[in-house]
This record gives sequence, structure tokens and C-alpha cells, in this order.
Amino acid sequence: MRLFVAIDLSQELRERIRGVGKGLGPSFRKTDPDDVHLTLKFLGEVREEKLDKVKVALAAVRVPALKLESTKIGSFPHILWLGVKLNSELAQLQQEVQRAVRPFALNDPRSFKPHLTIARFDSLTPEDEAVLKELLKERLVERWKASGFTLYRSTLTPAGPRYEALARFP
Ligand code: 2AM
Repeated sequence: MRLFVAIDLSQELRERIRGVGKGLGPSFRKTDPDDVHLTLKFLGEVREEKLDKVKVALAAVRVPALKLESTKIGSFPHILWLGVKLNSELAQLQQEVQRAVRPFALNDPRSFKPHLTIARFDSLTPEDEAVLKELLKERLVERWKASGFTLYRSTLTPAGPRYEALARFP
């Protein structure tokens, strides 16, 4: 099973992400705003027998009171995202989650860049190219409080990934 650990968003932030999505043309594959999350750690494929151990490891992580804040719209190749400020509580939680799941997880040397994936894209129409250029100038600041994190299972389907919450860690 493909697993990842993420923080859920506030309903207000989901609505703002929905608003951004309304301006996107057909060359963007939008994430359903109800599925958008802040990934702390992608574990990759984990054998089902290990699931209980993963849960025990995550249950030992102490979660600070987290005040989060979205920042600006940006892009990686093929991904349109909304950034999240990397404050010390978020950095600490991400490191602790990463440490807890290290025996079970993919070893990804990339540094943590907190982001919310709004849409994915390959080639863009000229209109969508112009939309992207404008969006990249925007900030979308929304504050929310996280009350914990969630272990998710991701199932890849032809219609895109489906996410299922397996356990919540308040
Ligand atoms: P993304 O939103 O930037 O694609 C489930 O796939 C979650 O884990 C997504 O939020 C995804 O981030 C994140 N993730 C991180 N590394 C990944 C990887 N190597 N493969 C798939 N998803 C990854």
C-alpha cells in the first residue's frame, strides 16, 4: 500500500483553493479541493503487515500546536502549488514524522518544501500559459490551525489518485 502522512486544511482554505481552480483552463488537471493536503512525508509502498508498526511509530510523535499560513502561488515543473510558511513548529513536526517512519519509508534526499498541489499540467495552451504567468504573481494568505496529522493511503486509479484516511494523530 502507498502511504503518506499529511496535515489537513481548513474549510476556508479549501474554498480559496477552489476559487483559484475556477480560473484554470483545460490544460490543468485540478486537484479536488477536498483532497488537497499538506504532505509531511511520502512513505511510498509499504507492506500491509507493517501498517500497525507505522501507526505505533506515528502515535509516539508529539504534535505541537500548529499555526499554519499559506503564502504564494508557485510552480515546480508540471505542478501548480500554494506554498505554506515553514515555521519552526511545522519544521519540527515534519522532522519528527520523518524520523518516526524512517524504517518504513522511501529515502528521499530532497528537502521539505511545504506546498499544496492545486493542479498538475503538461503542455499548456497559450491562454493557460497566460493564466499561469498571472497566478505566479499572486499571494494567497490564509491562516489555519492544525489539530494533528493523518496517515493516508493513496490508491492510483485511471481517474487519478484516491486518498483514504487510515488513522488520525491529534
Ligand atoms: P505532491 O502533492 O507534490 O504530488 C500523495 O501522493 C502525496 O504525497 C502528494 O501530496 C504528493 O505530493 C506527495 N509525494 C511526495 N513525494 C512523492 C512521490 N515520490 N510520489 C508520489 N507522491 C509524493
